[in-house]
Amino acid sequence: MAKELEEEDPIKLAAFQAKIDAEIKIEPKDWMPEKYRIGLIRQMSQHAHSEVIGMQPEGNWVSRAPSLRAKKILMAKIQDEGGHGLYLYCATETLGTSRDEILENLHAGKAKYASVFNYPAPTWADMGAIGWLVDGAAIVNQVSLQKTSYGPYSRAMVRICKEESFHQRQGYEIMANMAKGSAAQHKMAQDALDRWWWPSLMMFGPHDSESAHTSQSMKWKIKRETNDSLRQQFIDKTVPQAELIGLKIPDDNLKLDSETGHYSHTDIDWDEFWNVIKGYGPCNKKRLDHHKKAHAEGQWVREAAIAYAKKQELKLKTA
Ligand code: FAQ
Repeated sequence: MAKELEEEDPIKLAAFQAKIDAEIKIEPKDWMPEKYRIGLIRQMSQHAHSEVIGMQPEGNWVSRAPSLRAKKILMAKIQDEGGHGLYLYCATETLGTSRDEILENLHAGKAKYASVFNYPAPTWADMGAIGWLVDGAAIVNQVSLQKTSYGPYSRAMVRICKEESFHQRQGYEIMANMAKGSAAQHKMAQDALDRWWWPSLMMFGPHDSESAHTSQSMKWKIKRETNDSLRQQFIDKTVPQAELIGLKIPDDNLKLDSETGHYSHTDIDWDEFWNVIKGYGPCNKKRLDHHKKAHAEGQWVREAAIAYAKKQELKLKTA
């Protein structure tokens, strides 16, 4: 259990807050309140799980990509997502947890991953929508996390953002090409946009007023912007992109306020959001079962890698 903040040494706590306020990064060996450590493990491990589980909807399309070029790009993107998961798992381990523990929490349903990956990807246009919208939403969030207060998380984000922007562009390219293709292709692109729009908006989490962690996370600069503010940035940036390629965002209430420069919109179906979070989305079971199976099948690879590393270590010691 995380120590209550009142139980922390007030002098250390004040010095910690002063460091945060002065924009000095917190590094693994620095003193930190237990709640900061636990909160970071929670957010970072869930972020890592999202990257890894997020490989599944796209992985399903590698063998069915419509050209060799499309297949190569998709494979590179999926490989990047796996790499992001690995940076983030390593960064999380600097907080004193282990990879085994992090994965046990995922498999036991204690740790979440982004709700958006619990939706199916039935057509090639879904590859476009995932890149354009899901990566697009992920970037908006991750750009702000580049300035998060925990050093290893912040540095991982800088690298990840560079790759995510390529992902967003490859998705937008697929959508743009399909939107200007045949009537059937245009329809397929519109259908994918219709299905991925709302789950993408849900990626930013509940409204600020309903968000359990935002207030403390903002104080400690784990999060640099709130859920609603990031969601609004994403909407404002994405609506003109849809218009440019002749697709329609599935929300009849979208309206640009010329004074604020922001779009007003219909509220999210929060029942659907919480339902997916609780494990009842269309693909929750499938995604988790697949991860468990792949993890079990990879056991021999982990054992072989550890045995090899031990052998090399012994060689170095006896050399
Ligand atoms: N899905 O109090 P808050 C990607 C949970 S990377 C599932 O607002 P917080 C790359 C939340 O965990 C995408 N759960 O929480 C890619 C908490 O539950 P807990 C992942 C959600 O942490 C692209 C509870 O609800 N990015 O996509 C969601 O302050 C394409 C209360 O919520 C990150 O993880 C949700 N959407 O704010 C890969 C970014 N929203 O933990 C492949 C880092 C909320 O108490 C293909 N994370 N919950 O049990 C964050 O910025 C934050 O953690 C938020 C949530 C904004 C996700």
